[in-house]
Amino acid sequence: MSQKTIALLGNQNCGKTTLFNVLTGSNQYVGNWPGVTVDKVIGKISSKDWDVVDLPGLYSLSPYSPEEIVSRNYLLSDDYDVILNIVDASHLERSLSLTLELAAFGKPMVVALNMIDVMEKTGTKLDVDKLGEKLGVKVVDISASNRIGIDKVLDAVAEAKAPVITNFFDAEISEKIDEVGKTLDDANLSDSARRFIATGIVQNDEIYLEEYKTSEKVMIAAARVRNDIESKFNTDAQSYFPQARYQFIDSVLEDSKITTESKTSVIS
Ligand code: GDP
Ligand code: MG
Ligand code: K
Repeated sequence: MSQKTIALLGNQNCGKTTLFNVLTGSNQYVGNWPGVTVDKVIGKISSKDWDVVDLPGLYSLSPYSPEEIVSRNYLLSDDYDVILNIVDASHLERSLSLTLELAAFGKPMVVALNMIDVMEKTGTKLDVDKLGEKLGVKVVDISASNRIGIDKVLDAVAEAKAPVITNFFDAEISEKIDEVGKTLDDANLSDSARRFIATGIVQNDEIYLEEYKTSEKVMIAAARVRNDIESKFNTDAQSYFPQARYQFIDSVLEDSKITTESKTSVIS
């Protein structure tokens, strides 16, 4: 049993705080993130010697609100051992887009597919193991508010592995993004943080352009990737990355959905 810090990440209203409370009970401490008025809530799972950080909701890693920036900065800090990504099973497509962005960090990760009770009411059925296999990340189905699947989450976190698939983009483009990442000056950045920031700069994401005061070297390398994307895919960089993610998600969901027809055909 080893000390771990678990980062709870997901969209707003996916059930992070509900799961956090179930996991940590009254063992919680509220602090402060530096420079912003956003609460830093950390809880302990005493029986495991694990710290859990309940992070503000995040829709994408191109954050706009101070809350989202706190979560994004925490991810870049690398001060955690496991990403526990809570996904709202009733808004799967949108939620999984963040999952793919998180997987790109290459850290041990578990996806907790929450609100499984809501999904079941809509008649959707998923093969959770298959979904995990296709995503390259362990997926467990839970209902935080009904306290269902909590032990599965703990077991999965104990055995969490780095995602098998961390890159959903064209191989040639990815290589060039890594080259942009290598031109970033900050020596403290991990490889995945470099890749991540470079992807933001290539997309002309203002927050990355501002925060990582970019040298001419970086800008030239980024412009080259932008041109490559436009000529290869006939679309701009801002559209290419989300499109590639949604394409991957659609194929993953297609493969993981259990339809009534296929169930019948298995039986007969
Ligand atoms: P957060 O914004 O991610 O921290 O989400 P919350 O934990 O505040 O949960 C948002 C809402 O979803 C609350 O009303 C919860 O009670 C509800 N909720 C959480 N988990 C479940 C679940 O498994 N099933 C259902 N039906 N509701 C849930
Ligand atoms: Mg919350
Ligand atoms: K503060």
